[in-house]
Amino acid sequence: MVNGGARAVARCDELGVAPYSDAPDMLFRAFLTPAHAASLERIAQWMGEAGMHVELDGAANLIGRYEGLEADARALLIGSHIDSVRDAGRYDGPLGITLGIECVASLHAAGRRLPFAIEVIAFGDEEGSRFPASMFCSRAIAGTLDAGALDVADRDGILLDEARATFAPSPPLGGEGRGEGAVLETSTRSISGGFPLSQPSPPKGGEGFLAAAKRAGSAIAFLEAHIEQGPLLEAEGLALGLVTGIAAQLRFQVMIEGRAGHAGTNAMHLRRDALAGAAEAVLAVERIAREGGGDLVATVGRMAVGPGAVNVVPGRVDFSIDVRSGDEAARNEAAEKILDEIADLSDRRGLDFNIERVQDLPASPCDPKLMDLLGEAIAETGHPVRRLVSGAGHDAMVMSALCPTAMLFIRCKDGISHNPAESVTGEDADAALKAMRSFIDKLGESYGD
Ligand code: HGY
Ligand code: MN
Ligand code: MN
Repeated sequence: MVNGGARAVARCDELGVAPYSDAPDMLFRAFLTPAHAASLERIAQWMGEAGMHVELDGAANLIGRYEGLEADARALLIGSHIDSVRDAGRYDGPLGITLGIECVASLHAAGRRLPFAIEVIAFGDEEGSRFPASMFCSRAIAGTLDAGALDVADRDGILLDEARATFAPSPPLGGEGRGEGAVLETSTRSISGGFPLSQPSPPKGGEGFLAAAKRAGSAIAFLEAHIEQGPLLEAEGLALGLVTGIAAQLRFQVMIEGRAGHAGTNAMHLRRDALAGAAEAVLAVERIAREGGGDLVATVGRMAVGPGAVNVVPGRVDFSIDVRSGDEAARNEAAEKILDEIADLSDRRGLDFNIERVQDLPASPCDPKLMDLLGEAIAETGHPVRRLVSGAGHDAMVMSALCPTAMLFIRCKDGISHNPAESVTGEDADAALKAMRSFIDKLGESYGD
């Protein structure tokens, strides 16, 4: 009997190395890249082997569907993201996809059908590591993307539109009982399978994203299994956690501009040093978050210094700010203070600045009824039910606009994530699989109540 949890972890390991990374010396899988395409091809195979019908939607989400007892039944959605941060761990995202596939594989092996369909989704962009803003793919499915949000380009100036229009992975033939020459449906057209997936006229990026929105009512629930990315479960000796909600997130892009100058001849009192100003801003971000207390966190994670020469006083600095809290008012208050401080220090230092709010993700509570079902399912696996808030963002916070959501956390070693040292055991993954399978059965029993 295959240990589904161990196989789910092993498949994340397989996806953790070339050709599933866009960088040779680390795991980095961005949105609409060759590594993304290669990963979808591999995942589509696994979905096909588990008896699913595979399609690529207009937002490049890979969706494997396992039909219910009736055709076109409403679906339980299970999934997570396939993209990663730079120098990532192997499990943040992919584990929620491979565990979803294991849930369906066990039903398929038993020849079981449920009163609802199951769709396993590999969202292509959750981290926002290529384009400004994040969660493009779950927002596309949830129907919460507005067209303007798609007018973005990556750091090489490649528009999201272009990147989507030229992205054509060729997931191999997937789906139950499909012989040679079967077709691989995409949400825009049926195309004969095989490499490369030739899309005579690929959906124009923007239209594809907007067309990916699922019909209201078509999804009964969204379930996401994810590593905790924090130390709590391990500290309490627990394998599983029941997520009660996801913290609110704000993301800003800040530009501070001074005057580049000669490092040798620019007197200190005459300088308008953009990096010294940005450094003061970074310390203000840290201090304000610390003073805010509770679960408030704020981070400057990315910074670019221009012109970036040893002997030039920096004239321009661009950096990100990420502010989060389970308490939206506390998050907003901290953000306000940070922006005010940037304005004050810029004024004092004779700097210009521009602050763009790139993303505002409200706090997202999980559905109480689903939490109760998932709590019972966890208890039935013999594990204590530990409720906790997620400080990390997840696609579930976006999917709650489409349907009720539930999240299952899995212990990860030392709580490390967004780091190649990220680690999870096959045993804990198997406990999660058992809880997910029990949750699905409970959903089936109560379906239509
Ligand atoms: O930023 C986050 O919390 C998630 O990893 N995207
Ligand atoms: Mn994640
Ligand atoms: Mn992440």
